Amino acid sequence: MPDFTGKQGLIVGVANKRSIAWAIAQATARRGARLALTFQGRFEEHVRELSEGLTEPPLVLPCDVQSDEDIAAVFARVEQEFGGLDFLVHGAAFALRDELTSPFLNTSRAGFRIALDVSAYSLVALARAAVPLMEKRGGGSILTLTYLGSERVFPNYNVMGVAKAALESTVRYLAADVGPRNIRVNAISAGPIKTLAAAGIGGFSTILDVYRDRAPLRRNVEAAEVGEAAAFLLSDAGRAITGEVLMVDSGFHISGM
Ligand code: NAD
Ligand code: IMJ
Repeated sequence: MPDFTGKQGLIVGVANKRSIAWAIAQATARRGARLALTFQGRFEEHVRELSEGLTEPPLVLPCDVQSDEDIAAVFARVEQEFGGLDFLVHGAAFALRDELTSPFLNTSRAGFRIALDVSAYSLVALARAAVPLMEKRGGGSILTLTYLGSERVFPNYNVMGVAKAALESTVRYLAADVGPRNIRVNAISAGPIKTLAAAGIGGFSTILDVYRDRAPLRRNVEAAEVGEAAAFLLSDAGRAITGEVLMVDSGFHISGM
């Protein structure tokens, strides 16, 4: 069991209790981590309410990852309150609904830019701000969340698939840059989970059924299981792993048919 006693982390991407980022917050806080959580505007109440359930109250800060000013303000506060940072979790993703409902061929320039900005570039921006705080601690671990739609075509995933491909490549380029400073960068590629980011996606229940039927473990994954895998990669137990995309999907990705 990885231990986070004395470790300090920043988690971006909690919207509500179903968020994968929340499962990661719980998995690390339960093991002793001191946390800062950021929320996107409309989720403030949810995130503050959830925070009260953690043993040590986290620092809760607003952050729109499309805003350089927001990112700067978050890291200024984290530096002030924590002094340094041991880990960063990136769980933000967004595409315009239109891009997830109309054919990929119709992807707009604006829709492409927004999806890539929120879902991929934001990892670069957050990592750049985190590095100086991690150097103060002699190293650190950065983790993002991705999906198999980066490599395979899933109905309606569309520009998000392109964004996740960019995100996974970003993980590798960042890992090469910051590795010499003992900072690791990895991704977890999770199987489908019914979160807000899955709500209202046509046919999501069918996707869950297909995974359950075809995955070697014959079941879907739970957010808590992604939380545990994340805790491993964020902890010293993962200290020789960087630039990696760890599949946490009941083995679905190995199936030929
Ligand atoms: P979620 O809706 O709980 O989390 C998505 C988060 O992105 C929300 O907290 C939202 O506030 C945040 N976000 C969107 N735009 C933002 C912005 N401009 N600034 C700041 N935050 C912003 O859903 P989730 O399923 O927990 O998603 C978390 C991550 O996991 C995403 O990267 C998603 O692609 C990935 N993922 C999800 C699944 C799944 O099936 N649910 C599977 C694999 C990977
Ligand atoms: C999302 C859309 C289409 C197919 C999908 C998904 N599959 C899975 C997801 C098969 C697993 C969930 N996922 C992995 C995501 O990354 C979702 C990202 C997302 C979801 C929404 C819905 C609401 C909205 N914009 C979004 N942007 C990104 O308006």
